[in-house]
Amino acid sequence: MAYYFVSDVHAGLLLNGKPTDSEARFLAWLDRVGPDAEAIFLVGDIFDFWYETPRKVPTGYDRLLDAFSALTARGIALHFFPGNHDMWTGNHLASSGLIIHNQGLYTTLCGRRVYIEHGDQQSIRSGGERFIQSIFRSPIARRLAQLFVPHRAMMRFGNSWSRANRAKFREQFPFGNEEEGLVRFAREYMHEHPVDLFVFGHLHNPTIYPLSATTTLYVLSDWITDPHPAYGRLDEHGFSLERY
Ligand SMILES: [Mn+2]
Repeated sequence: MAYYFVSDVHAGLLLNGKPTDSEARFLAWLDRVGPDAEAIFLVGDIFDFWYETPRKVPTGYDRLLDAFSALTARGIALHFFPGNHDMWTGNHLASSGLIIHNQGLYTTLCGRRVYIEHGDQQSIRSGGERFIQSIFRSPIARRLAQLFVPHRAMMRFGNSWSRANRAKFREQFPFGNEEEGLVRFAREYMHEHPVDLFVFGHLHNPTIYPLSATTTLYVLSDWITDPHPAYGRLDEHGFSLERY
């Protein structure tokens, strides 16, 4: 049995008006790893844009949600870390059995001390981004939006924002080594807690970055353009980034 880590599937993304095949490949991957999985960590941006209100949820994700329900029914724990594209979670998503972590998770798995988070809150590139983050990542602001911002308007905004992001950053954020926000965060975190591995998504740029002799920072792939996305697998022999 093993623990699996995957991020940035961006299911539902339209590129040039056409759906990508990332969701279909991700469903096939879930089938592949399911039989061997103790738990699967969904490390953010699984959906290209998820906005759920008490009365409405995005359409078109039935296959994915059914796959999640089927896995949790078999006793596989699914841990969902909201990314900047799918932080607007609610009861509908939770009812597929997902365990939603609105903060980074520090835990021990197979004897390894692991820190898991999507990473957008650590990897902030501008004052504007920080401002938007501080609003959107606040649980109260999110809750208020979900009560008062109409579903259709927010979905329209979210989908066009996501497309603009794709155009602006092409497909990847560069990994800035010691200047990288994820690295700075991890170095600070290590002062307070012993960590063997950090697992992030967000950058769409698979990375293995040693922080010390015993600590490594990993960034997972996205599934938009990479035909063989890198995902994480942890068992008693250790952690590895593997290609699907
Ligand atoms: Mn992403």
